[in-house]
Amino acid sequence: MKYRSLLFSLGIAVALATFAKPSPRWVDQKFSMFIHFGLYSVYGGVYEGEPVTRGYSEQIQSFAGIFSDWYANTASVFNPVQWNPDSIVALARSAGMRSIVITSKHHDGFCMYHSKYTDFNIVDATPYGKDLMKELAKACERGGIDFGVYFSLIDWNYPHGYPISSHNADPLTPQHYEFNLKQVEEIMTGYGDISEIWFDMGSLTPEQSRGLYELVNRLQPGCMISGRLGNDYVDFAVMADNEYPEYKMGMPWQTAASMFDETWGYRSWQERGEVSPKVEEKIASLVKVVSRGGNYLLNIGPKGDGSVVPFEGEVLHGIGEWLKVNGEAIYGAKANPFHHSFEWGDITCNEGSLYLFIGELPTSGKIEIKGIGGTVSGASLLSSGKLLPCRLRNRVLSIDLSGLASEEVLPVVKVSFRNGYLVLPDPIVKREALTLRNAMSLFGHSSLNYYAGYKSLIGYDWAWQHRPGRHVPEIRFTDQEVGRQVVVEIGGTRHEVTLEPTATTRVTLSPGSVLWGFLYRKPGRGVFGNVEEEGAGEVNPKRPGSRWTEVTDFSYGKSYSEPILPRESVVFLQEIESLAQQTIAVKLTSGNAAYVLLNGEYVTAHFSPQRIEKQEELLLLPLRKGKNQLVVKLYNGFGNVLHYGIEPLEEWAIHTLKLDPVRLGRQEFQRVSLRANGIPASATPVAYSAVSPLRMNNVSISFSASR
Ligand code: H79
Repeated sequence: MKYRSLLFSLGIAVALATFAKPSPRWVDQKFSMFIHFGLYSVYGGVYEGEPVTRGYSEQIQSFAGIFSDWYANTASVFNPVQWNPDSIVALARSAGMRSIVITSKHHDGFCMYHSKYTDFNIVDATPYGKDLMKELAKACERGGIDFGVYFSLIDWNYPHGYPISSHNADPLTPQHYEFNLKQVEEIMTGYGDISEIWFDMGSLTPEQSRGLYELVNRLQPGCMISGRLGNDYVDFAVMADNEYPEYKMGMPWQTAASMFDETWGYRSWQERGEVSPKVEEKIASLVKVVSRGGNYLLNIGPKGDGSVVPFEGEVLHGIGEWLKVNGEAIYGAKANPFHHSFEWGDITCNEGSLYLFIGELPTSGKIEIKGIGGTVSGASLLSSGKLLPCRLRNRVLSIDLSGLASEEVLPVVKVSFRNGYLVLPDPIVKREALTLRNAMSLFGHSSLNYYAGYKSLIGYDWAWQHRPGRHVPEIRFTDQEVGRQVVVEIGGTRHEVTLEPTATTRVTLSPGSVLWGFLYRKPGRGVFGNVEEEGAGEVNPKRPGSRWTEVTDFSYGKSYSEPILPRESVVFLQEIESLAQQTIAVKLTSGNAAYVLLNGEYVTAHFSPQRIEKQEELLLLPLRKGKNQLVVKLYNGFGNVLHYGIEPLEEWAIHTLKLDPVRLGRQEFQRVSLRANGIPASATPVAYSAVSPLRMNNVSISFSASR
């Protein structure tokens, strides 16, 4: 429900609205099976008697350089007689999985279903001769679990498409796009209810993403669509393979994971090791994902004969054993309600209880959780029911874990409360204005395609400690936000407003108060958005061995450019020294995608689905006294020139818009939120969806008392 109202409030009716989404059933799947099965499974990662060690085994055609006619001939020996869809469903169920997602077609173009539009499919081209995907869809229905499909947007077998590339992010020719539409239509109409469609790879135009999105929506309004369709046409975000976010997501999402990072498709020579450490690793990942609000899609890669690799079957059984005991903490549970993570492990919750997954027993034998209100009625170990001493005093919950057996895999402690509980927000803002820095930010995962996917900031929430009485809310913003439509919610009252100034003040930079330092650059790692992991916020460019180099032909106020290839990125680091703590304004020039951090903290990130080559924006930068580092990662999706520029402003406008007064009672704090409302004119006809970045980092809200 929460997501649904969020979707409405974002006003994305134009392109994305469907009333069935997000399907609550999908959101509560939590744990599902991914199956990579196709012609590549026959090779099992071996070509001409040699293991192919480069790349994933499902892409062996590409990595071993197999001629397309030779590869296609594999179909004549593809006869998965050991494939038993009912036992696959039984395996998924015993693992505690709620759905199965199978590769209908991978990059090789071979269809695991009976396609009318190509003979390169399991019915027409193999001795097996049956529609394997239909068998699985029916078995899922019999077994009472959901069925979904993976669909590769690229296709190495389609004659009018792009040839094999190193990156798999090729555009779709108009004919290929039509072909995909027809295939998706047959999948959506011939295989019963499809719980999700996992589009993957390619680099589509916004119109193509939209066409496929609308087609699926029309044929199966409840089918959840993966964000890898691109251009922010998305029902659920897909994290990078095997990864999960360390931040609060405001939308449905999923992490897909393989048993071993090296491959998804069957690899006969994979060194698998012991089962139990793998079971523990995957339980830990499942918990990380679910405690952050996502679904975990764990892959198996059956052999060419259709049998399940015994190791993979055993791992799934092992996870299922753990879930039989601890499932209460997973299914129906919600994400960690706190605004931070914990060293000792993870948390999920429901209305009356918290579930603590104890990853690491603290040496003290005790854990303490601050910021909870309520009356605790007890803590017990989910596996045995054993009671654990606990108390809640002064809003600190402490639990004595010294009685926990250390050999149990990820023990779960259930903490129950008498009449629910309250988690105190963090931070609670006292006298200051509400800004991006003291907000509890909500993130999405915006993606242009596989490579240009990043953490997008989609909303600000605040907890504001106020005095009872009447207050006049004042929204402050810059020229950058004039005309934007927003929803500001204060203590449950919605204000839908357009940011038009009722008053304006001009702010001038105190002369000489900022020393503009050198600019350094280094090549970015390919995928846009890893900049925090690259540790750019703490880098010392002068350290020997540093990859940073000084950009000598850069000057402030002038646009700097250099040649760049598509899918390449560059990280710039700008040294700024301020004589005082103060907020300054700059004009930032960037290319078609930018990610901005000030002193290691997220300021803004965005790309241009319209593929604008050079864009300018005004940014307020809250500097601290002393040295500051502005880090801007520029990603080049399209074109061959990279643009960058910083123009310090000596004067800028701060606009104010007063809202109607609000009357507030005696609560401890008030919840305030800021969201976008509607589509910025600049974004049409491109989707502006629930994951598109808010780009309101310059906006702040303050309150003045009124009589
Ligand atoms: O189906 C699985 C992959 O085959 C597919 N997505 C998952 C779910 C996928 N196709 N392409 N990609 C993922 C991205 C390609 C990454 C690559 Fe590499 C970078 C291919 C070559 C360099 C890393 C190193 C992966 C293979 C070798």
